[in-house]
Amino acid sequence: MNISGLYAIAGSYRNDKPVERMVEAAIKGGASIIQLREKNTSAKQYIERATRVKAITDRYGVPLIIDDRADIALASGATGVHLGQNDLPIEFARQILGSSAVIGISVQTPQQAIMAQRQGADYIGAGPVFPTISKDDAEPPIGIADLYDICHAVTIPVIAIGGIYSYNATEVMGAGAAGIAVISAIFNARDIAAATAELIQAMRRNT
Ligand code: TZP
Ligand code: MG
Repeated sequence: MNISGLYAIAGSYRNDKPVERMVEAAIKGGASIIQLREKNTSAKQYIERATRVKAITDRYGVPLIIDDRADIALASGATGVHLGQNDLPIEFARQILGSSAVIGISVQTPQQAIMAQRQGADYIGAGPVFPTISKDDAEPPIGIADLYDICHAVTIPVIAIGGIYSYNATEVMGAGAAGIAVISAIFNARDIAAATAELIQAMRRNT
């Protein structure tokens, strides 16, 4: 599967915006991958939301990635899972989800990226590139130079994440990223679809 473009990370952190509506708007704006990221949520709630979001992503033929939980990914029929460095190791997620699943992992260094590729990751999430307001336990920002090194250390796609907006998306793509993952830039906007389309324009300016 081609992992590139605008990777939109939706979740129920905005209770003024139902997650299904957020996802549909991002897809209408051109998002090519959706991640459902629920924190402090029971497994019961996570699977319920994943099932509802899967109905939307299926309608538009867009892949759905579940954050952190291979069990929720499997049960919901999602395309794959996104893992952190302290989550289930890739080999075990692969055992659960099988060879056709898409497995991504967050990295902060080229060494972690090389290791992830060796372990069979399908893509890498690299960041935070810039300071972010969306992750309480975020690592320090890696910056554009480290992003460049990560992108050029592996052959699997690198999706850049953290503090990315239309004003810095062009330089992020210039560092060699295959795509950009965002929360705030699109989901804090009043018009999610328009903000998504604007960000995609900014990404393409360089390529
Ligand atoms: N992982 C690293 S930064 C981040 C995650 C989940 C949050 C990205 O959100 P934003 O609002 O686009 O900076
Ligand atoms: Mg995680």
